[in-house]
Amino acid sequence: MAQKDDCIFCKIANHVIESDYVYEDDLVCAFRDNSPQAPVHVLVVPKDHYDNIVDGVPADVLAAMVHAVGEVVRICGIDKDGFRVIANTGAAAGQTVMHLHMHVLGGKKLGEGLI
Ligand code: D5M
Repeated sequence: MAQKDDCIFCKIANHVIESDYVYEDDLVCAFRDNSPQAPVHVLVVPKDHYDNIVDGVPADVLAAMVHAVGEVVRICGIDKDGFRVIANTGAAAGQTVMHLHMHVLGGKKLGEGLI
């Protein structure tokens, strides 16, 4: 699996288009959402293209994403107060960018419901 030509998150994750990065390693990067829903709102994305979390994503990539969530919450200072991780999957769940991403949200009291 590699990049997809017309995918904005492929371009950001591979520095074809620059963004406001928080964390990066060989497999993933994390950058600030351009429409933040909380004081801290960061997206963790793989550098290779997968449409969503059930698109045959290798275990090492999934592990790297979860590791990156931990790095992001420490770097952004929300590890102690609580945070939320969301991976909208499919249009019915509100996924608008069809490149796997995890939202990391925190820095305020979050709503108590799941939906
Ligand atoms: O979330 C997609 C998220 O991606 C949404 O919160 C806006 C954000 N987004 C879209 N384009 C950009 C760029 N170029 N930079 C930063 N953030 C971006 P979803 O779960 O698919 O609804």
